[in-house]
Amino acid sequence: MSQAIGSTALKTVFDESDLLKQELLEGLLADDKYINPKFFYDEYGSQLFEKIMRLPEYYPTRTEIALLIKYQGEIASVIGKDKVLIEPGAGNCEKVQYILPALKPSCYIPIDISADFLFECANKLQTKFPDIDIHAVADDMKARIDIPEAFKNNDKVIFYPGSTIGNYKPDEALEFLKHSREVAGEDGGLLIGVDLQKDKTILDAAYNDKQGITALFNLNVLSHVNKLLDCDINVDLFEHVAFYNEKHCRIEMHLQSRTEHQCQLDNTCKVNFNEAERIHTEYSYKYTVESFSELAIEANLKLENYWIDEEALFSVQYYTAL
Ligand code: AVJ
Repeated sequence: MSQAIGSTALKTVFDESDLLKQELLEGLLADDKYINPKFFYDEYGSQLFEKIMRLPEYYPTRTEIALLIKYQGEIASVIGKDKVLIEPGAGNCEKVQYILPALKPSCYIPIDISADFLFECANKLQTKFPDIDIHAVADDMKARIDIPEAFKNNDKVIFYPGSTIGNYKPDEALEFLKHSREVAGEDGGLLIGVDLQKDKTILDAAYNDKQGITALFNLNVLSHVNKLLDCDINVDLFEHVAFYNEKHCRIEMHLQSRTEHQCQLDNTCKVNFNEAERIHTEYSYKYTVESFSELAIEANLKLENYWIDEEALFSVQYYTAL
């Protein structure tokens, strides 16, 4: 049976919400305004992201899934047997299902902050894969992971699909890689999905879809902020802006104010928006296999193997300790 281990979800609900408010206020009162992309994912935001993943212009999800399915045999033989597979931010545990049949790890540990949803998904997965011990952990990614006693001596492999790494600035991505290297240890590994640099028109289209779902997703962050801060930012006064910044190899998403206006954030803070002023909401960094593996070397990780699709849109890369 799948079970909760090391859950701190309940404990953190109260102190966390103050921290989140603080973080939002800091971003909105900064000279260059920003909202962390983690705030996209309230219930409606998560639904919109599900839609984004099925958009014709949004190639990453379907390309990565196709890679995992096509190369699961090769991936499994490079990684090896009897591993403990750990997935930070596992969400609905969908992608792992494409590699479990071939990889057959001894144990799978999905980690996510949405406790109820995670346990529900982990339970379903356990029924589908009765031979793999599934231990869901409700926590954030940086938490120390308690490996069940029975698997303490197995090698650990971290699974980080979805190009979630793209949300991090290079120095933050390096921190994540170092943390992964630490968790994986000398004999472990990291299987990671990394979106690739490509023609700007393909990238711009992927974040400016015709149906306007990405725009809704971006704007919805303001509705989420309104709920969290109990304030009244007028969403209609902002528009979605997304473009590929070739110099920094990243998609940038912003919310641009249509007019000059003010908002009351809480009892004490008011914020002013100039016409065309932007709130930065997301970076999505794009790498080459070379540029990402060079970053990984700084975290003492060496590229063992990688898989890319025929159009070179997306990569799945496997790293082991250097
Ligand atoms: C979830 C961070 C991988 O960067 O492509 C999709 C989020 N933002 N469309 C990405 C996103 C706008 C996505 N990641």
